[in-house]
Amino acid sequence: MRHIILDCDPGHDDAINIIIAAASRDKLNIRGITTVGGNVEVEKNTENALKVLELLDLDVPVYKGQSRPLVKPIEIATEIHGNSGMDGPVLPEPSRRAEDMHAVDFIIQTVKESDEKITLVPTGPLTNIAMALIKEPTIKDNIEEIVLMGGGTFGNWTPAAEFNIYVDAEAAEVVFTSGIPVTVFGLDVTHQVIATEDIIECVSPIENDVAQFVKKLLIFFGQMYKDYFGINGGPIHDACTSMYLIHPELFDLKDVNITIETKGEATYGMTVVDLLKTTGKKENATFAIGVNQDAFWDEFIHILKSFN
Ligand SMILES: [Ca+2]
Repeated sequence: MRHIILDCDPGHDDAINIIIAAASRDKLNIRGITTVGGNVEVEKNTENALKVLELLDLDVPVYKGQSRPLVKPIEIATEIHGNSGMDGPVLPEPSRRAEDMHAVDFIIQTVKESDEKITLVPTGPLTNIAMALIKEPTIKDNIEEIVLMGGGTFGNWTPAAEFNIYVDAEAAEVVFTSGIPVTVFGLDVTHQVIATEDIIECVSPIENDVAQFVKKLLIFFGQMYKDYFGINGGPIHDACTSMYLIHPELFDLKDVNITIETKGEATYGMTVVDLLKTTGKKENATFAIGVNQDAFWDEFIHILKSFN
């Protein structure tokens, strides 16, 4: 059993990631969900997380976190996720509210007090995680692993940088230099799990509310990716993190050194991945380079059917 905190900015693919984790309670104990400014403003991301939990009838506390990056102003991604951050499906207003405690304090308290080591699963900008590590550095001894979506050897927000890392590269630098085991699902692998028409056709006949919600997410997200990037469907980036936690055997991973670029004019927010070990720098991350696509999608469909 892994004890996890999902730190997210839902977000179509964040929502799918929550759903995968929620379906895997035999392997994952979700101690809480923390939200961060990213795809849209933190208030909207928090509302979206609460809506997804209500749909799942899942009793997990939600904590609102940082509204903006450590150093620079927030940039959001309404081009990809719409104004709500989760456009496409319409979910009712959630009846539950976020907890009063701040996300950063929840992360610190949970990690500090837990008898079992905690795995942090960030799928948005790394601001909350960095803040927690800065505020209470001793928590790193009780963090088992940080399993994150971000970065890659190419970009989607600039030619060099992926969105999550670009939004708060200074926070990413804190995380990647922390000494905590970091497992990275960047664009190299997430662009291998694109929800094309074929996938949507497999989701479509699954008659439960969760699968129908996911279908609408994938249709909207896919159209945005088609319009914006000319890609034939939406890569369900964040879903790689929970899928890895329940099925690590699906992924090809490589131990590498990753340096976060925080100074470059054209390359700010780049994850400089030393795949060929040219620098001689110590490995500080495990980087996903491949995934068994057929097995991934089989498991994805299996999970959606489990909500019947
Ligand atoms: Ca996200």
